[in-house]
Amino acid sequence: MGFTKTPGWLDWYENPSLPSFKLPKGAVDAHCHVFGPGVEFPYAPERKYTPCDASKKQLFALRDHLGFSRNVVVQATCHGSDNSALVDALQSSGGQARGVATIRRSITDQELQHLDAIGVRGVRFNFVKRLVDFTPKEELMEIATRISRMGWHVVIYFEAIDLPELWDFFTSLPTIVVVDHMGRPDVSKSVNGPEFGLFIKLMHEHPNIWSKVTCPERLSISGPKALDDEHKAYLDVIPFARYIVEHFPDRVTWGTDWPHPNLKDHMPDDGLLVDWIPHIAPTAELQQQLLVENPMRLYWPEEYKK
Ligand code: 0GY
Repeated sequence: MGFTKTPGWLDWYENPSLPSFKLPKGAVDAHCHVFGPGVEFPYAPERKYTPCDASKKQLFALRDHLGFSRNVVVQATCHGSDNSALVDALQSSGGQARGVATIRRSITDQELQHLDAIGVRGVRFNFVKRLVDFTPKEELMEIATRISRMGWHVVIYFEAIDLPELWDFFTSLPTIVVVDHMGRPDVSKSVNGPEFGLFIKLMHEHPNIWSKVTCPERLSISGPKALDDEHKAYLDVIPFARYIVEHFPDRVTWGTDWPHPNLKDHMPDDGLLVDWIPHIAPTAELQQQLLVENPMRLYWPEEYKK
């Protein structure tokens, strides 16, 4: 079956630069997706967008080009709760990829065990209204309780403005909770202001809550052009990500977000994204925690030794 991309869809950057920043050995790209290919893994009927295809082969080629060792593949909403493309990517990765799935309460224990055996270690709950239809919290809590017994965690995606309303639900989840893209702060507001302050409070008060310090390309208003003498792209996102990395160094992860769904203005050069890392994690120790130790502890705990 052929699929027509959403009008105006931006395809991923074909020839990313080689980053100048050398990733530490064993670095994990802890947030990326596979899309289809649609002929093999059809997009979900309930999807809110139809992307370009972005296959496991292309993802693994990017991993090698940028210097990552492993991937955490996150189920994207265009595939709904059909995790077949994700499962296929994990099975083809030679153990170098683990995953975060989307599931419904109808999933059987046997199916959950199968996902676990393949390398799924978390489920994603999405609250971004342009991406998904509403799921009752009571269903999500039931899922969270089941997966927490398997040692899995919950990944949550929401907009900063919705945090007050979602606070009680998030803080009652019975396992590790990983927030996508720092809870999507509005970076035109102050890093010391009440909106980001609430997110910081969430992390301060709840040691089971982690954050991905990801997606400057999605959050930035200043954009990829360097606005300062040190050639820093996405300058306006740096204070937000750096604050989180420096205050919660053992609860942060980083990923490319390749193939960058739903961007409207520009498609980032993934090499440039890697070069952004030392601006938010300025020491070798912070980089090691962000890129190796933390994601290994979460996704490959059996291999994590410290
Ligand atoms: C991201 C961000 C987005 C999309 C999805 O699953 C998805 O469709 O995550 C978005 O549009 O903000 O993390 O890839």
